[in-house]
Amino acid sequence: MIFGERIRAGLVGIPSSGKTTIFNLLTKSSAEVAPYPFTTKDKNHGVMIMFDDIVERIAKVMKSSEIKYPALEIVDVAGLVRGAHKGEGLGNEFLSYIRPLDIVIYVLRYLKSVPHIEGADDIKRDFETLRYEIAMKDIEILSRAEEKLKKPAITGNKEAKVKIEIIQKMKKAVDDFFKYGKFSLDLTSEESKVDLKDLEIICSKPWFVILNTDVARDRWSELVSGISVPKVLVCDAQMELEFEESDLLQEGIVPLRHHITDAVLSVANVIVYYTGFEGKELRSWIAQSGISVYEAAGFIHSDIQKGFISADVASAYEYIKYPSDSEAYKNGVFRTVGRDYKLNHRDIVRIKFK
Ligand SMILES: Nc1nc2c(ncn2[C@@H]2O[C@H](COP(=O)(O)OP(=O)(O)O)[C@@H](O)[C@H]2O)c(=O)[nH]1
Ligand SMILES: [Mg+2]
Repeated sequence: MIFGERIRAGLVGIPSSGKTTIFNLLTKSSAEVAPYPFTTKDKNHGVMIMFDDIVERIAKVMKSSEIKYPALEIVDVAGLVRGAHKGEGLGNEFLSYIRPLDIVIYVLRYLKSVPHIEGADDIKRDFETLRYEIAMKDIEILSRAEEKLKKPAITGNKEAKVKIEIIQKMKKAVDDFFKYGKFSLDLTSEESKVDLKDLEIICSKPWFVILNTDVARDRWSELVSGISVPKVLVCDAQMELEFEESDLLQEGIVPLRHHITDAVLSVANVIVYYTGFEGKELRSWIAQSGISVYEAAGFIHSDIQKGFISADVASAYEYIKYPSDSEAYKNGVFRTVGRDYKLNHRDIVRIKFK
């Protein structure tokens, strides 16, 4: 379940694919970037403010004193190379930084002006290398967990037995991710009750691809057609880094930060909702789609949940059609809902509580 003010993503790619450049672009910090592999030995950790094309218009109607945005926390780690699972490059231990995160962003490259560690650019091959190395790491983790469960399973521990069955299913799903880029796990109702926290792996996470390139825009669609993945964003991170977002927009270029926000919401199945009263702070939140207003209340404050009476809810798209908060109210944009109401993307929520 994803709730609240931040969602966490990790950048995974081969060395010199532009991970740190993308990290810098998104966080506008200045981690070390260099034209040779393995500059990022440990990890960079930063925050990207999620883009929202509507929140400022809400704030205007609400006369908000300030706006709070959700953040995408980004972790940039060292590059993965072929054979990393056997200790090549920096090995793959640094993948442990990625494992606790919510989303994986695979960074692929097609860079004419930057040497490739394997000699030449090949997007499809690189993506296979990444999937393979990640899959090997995941299998290693699953096998280790399986090993530990064998003894209790033999001596009759029911949960250990069920968990071993799950692990075997997961291994199959990891293999499918490597082969076909698709992870799907079908658990029985008994299996889905088991706590799988210690079986956290990378292949099972929501993911998308950024293809980073320095070739002209009119060749981008041709580049993308080389790989078949559900979601891929193309960018020239180095170029974008040299401009402000407003400059890019003026040139008709949608900044990577905007695309990433959309991609994150869609692959992680996350919605945005707002809380705030006239003249006060307007706050925007993220939550797993399907969340009830009562669950959301608990996240905002446990007292708000405990004393929950009802909530006034309005779609932000309707709300911004009015010149003021009171006009919106007068025109019936807000309606009162009970605790089971499921929040929609871009709902404005005002909870009444005792
Ligand atoms: N022209 C161009 N160069 C890039 C781009 N992205 C990265 N680079 C260059 O490629 C080199 C490696 O980038 P870096 O971000 O350190 O890659 P990392 O190893 O994946 O973190 C640096 O010299 C960057 O300036 C890009 O989109 N266009
Ligand atoms: Mg780097």
